[in-house]
Amino acid sequence: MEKKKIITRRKAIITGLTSLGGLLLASCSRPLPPTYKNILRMGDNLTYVAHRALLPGQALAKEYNYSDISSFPATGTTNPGDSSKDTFNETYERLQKNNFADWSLPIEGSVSRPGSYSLADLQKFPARTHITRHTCEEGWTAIAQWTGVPLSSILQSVGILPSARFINFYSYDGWIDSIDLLDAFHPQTILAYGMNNRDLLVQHGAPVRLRVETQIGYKSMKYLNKITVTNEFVDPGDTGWAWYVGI
Ligand SMILES: Nc1nc2c(c(=O)[nH]1)N[C@H]1C(S)=C(S)[C@@H](COP(=O)(O)O)O[C@H]1N2
Ligand SMILES: [Mo]
Repeated sequence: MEKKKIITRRKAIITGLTSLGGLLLASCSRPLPPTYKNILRMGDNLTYVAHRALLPGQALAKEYNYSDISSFPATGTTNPGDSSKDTFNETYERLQKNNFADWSLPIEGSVSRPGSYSLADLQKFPARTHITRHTCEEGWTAIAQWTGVPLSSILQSVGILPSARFINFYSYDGWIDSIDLLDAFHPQTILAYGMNNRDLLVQHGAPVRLRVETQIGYKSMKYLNKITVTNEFVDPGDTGWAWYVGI
């Protein structure tokens, strides 16, 4: 009896959410998230469509002052060069030993000028610095200053083709994730090589990590090793985490 009630309530909530989603969908011409067929990621539909409908595409995440910078825990993988961990990556270990002098980031796929960018190459582009709040799905937040090259500059440099719809990121610890072009061209989306006026530390994703200030913390991938531009969504597989988590 009790169980039935709960199920009915859950059903009502889901029906409510679904119709709200439908309403938003009807009132909006933007595409659905690429995960829309995946039942476990149904939450994406609502947040994605609501965000895309209600927020101006380039609305900036709040920026803070230098005095707001807080301590910043390192979570998830904290060193892919650590051979005692199952995230160990031999290539990363080698690059790290040489202080990332040999690191470079290939950018391939639906682009007219594929290339690989060393740290020095990335640092030749005009840099962007901002102080923002990072929100982790585990329930903590922290404020830091990030410096890097806007992803938009790199995408312009490689010349993305008209068919491009997603930017996919690959990491030395095996993570794969992607964002759509609205977030990719957002002015605060950067390939960050600096944190709090220092080189990015290994624990925070050295030498270069993504910063996507419009979404939750796990979208800001550390230890970048490749970027691809595609017209089809590269599914990171069943991570148990939503693909779109706008904040
Ligand atoms: N490659 C990679 N990127 C990652 C992670 C990770 O484990 N590996 N963790 C994510 C999560 S859950 C968070 S909260 C932030 C943590 O960044 P930090 O270690 O600099 O605090 O990185 C995100 N990016
Ligand atoms: Mo996180």
